[in-house]
Amino acid sequence: MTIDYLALGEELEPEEYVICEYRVKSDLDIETAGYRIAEEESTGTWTHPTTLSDDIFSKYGAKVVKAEGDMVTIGYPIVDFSGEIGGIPQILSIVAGNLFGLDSLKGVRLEELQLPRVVVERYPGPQFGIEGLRDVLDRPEKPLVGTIVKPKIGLPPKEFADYVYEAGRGGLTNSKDDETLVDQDFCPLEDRVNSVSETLDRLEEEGHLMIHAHNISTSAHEILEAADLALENGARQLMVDVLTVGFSGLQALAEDPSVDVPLHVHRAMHGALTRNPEHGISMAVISTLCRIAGGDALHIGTYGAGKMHADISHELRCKDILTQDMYGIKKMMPVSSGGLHPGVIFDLMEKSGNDVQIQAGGGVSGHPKGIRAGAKAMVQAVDAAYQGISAEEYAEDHEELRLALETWM
Ligand code: RUB
Repeated sequence: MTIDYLALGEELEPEEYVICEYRVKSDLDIETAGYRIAEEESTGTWTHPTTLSDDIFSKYGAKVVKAEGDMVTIGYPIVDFSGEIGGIPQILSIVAGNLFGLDSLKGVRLEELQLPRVVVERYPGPQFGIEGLRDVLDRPEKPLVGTIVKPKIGLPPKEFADYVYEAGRGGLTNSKDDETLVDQDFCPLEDRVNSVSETLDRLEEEGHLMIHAHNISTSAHEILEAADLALENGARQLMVDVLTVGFSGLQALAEDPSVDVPLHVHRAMHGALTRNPEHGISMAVISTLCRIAGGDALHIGTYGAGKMHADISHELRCKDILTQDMYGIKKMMPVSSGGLHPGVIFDLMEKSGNDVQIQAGGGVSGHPKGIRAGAKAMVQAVDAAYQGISAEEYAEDHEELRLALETWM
């Protein structure tokens, strides 16, 4: 048997391979470029190792099954991912490892990651997902509407909780810590969770259900302890910055039996991986990994409506990945956030549909009449779009929305 990683045209059995699509930029022809990746990431190296037998190659070697234009499709046999330990770090070390540094490739981007059932079943998947979040909030159909407490850092626990109270009185279903706030001296996690929990209880007594995601992003050896601290103090939801913490941190939380609240997943730092169209890892791949790791809601972008760089087709793809069938695991709630305000909600919801958590930080706290009015304006904008009514028309008899549109449009 000759060792050849090219198996162009071969139909791979999806239950037996982890299948990846890569976009490649190289002076090599696309078949050779694909060959280099398959070789590097499975049984090969830059030269032919004398220890590589035909038997090893045939069992563990990756296969390049498609190489067209600037795209290659490579299948890695599932045995390459076997074993009790390894997890998502091991998946990534194979499908997204050394290949990014190969000198023969000027750029390479992992666009899609298709996992077989046997791999997906090793992971917890979402505990709550879209349905669970809707149940917790008793909000069966409309989008969830939230805020991020602003400024990102600086508010002490009492003022922080006052913000949440005002947001709740304005009708928001969700609020959250920002990605940079964890346990700083001016707003320690324990005090913040305590104050916010009291506030959420008070809102509930007043007839309004709301949850707040507390950011517990920290080092691996501390994250379960941080979760316990937050839960002991009444946290109704936890948040992790999945890329700075690592997918394993998210999975550790999802698998811990004491973590019985939804997990909100922020993607801070993703732009370093996802933004370059010729190099990196797509948000679609990150979405797949967050869903299997057990996140309940994930930031996927605003379809061009907000402040962050967007590629609408990629964001739509992420929405599909979070909500399409994946071997029976729960659907994850797509979160749209970043530079949103009531004036852009109609356009956003045309793309997102109703299964979305819409969040505005500045678009609530920057309202000229304050947080409660800002929250009301967001709720009104979502209600309008839900009914297919433009924000301008709805604003004719909704004062807070009218003021928001005057301010930001
Ligand atoms: C929101 C904000 C978030 C973004 C990040 O604040 O800055 O961290 O959601 O972007 P504001 P993404 O509403 O004031 O802009 O959600 O795309 O990861």
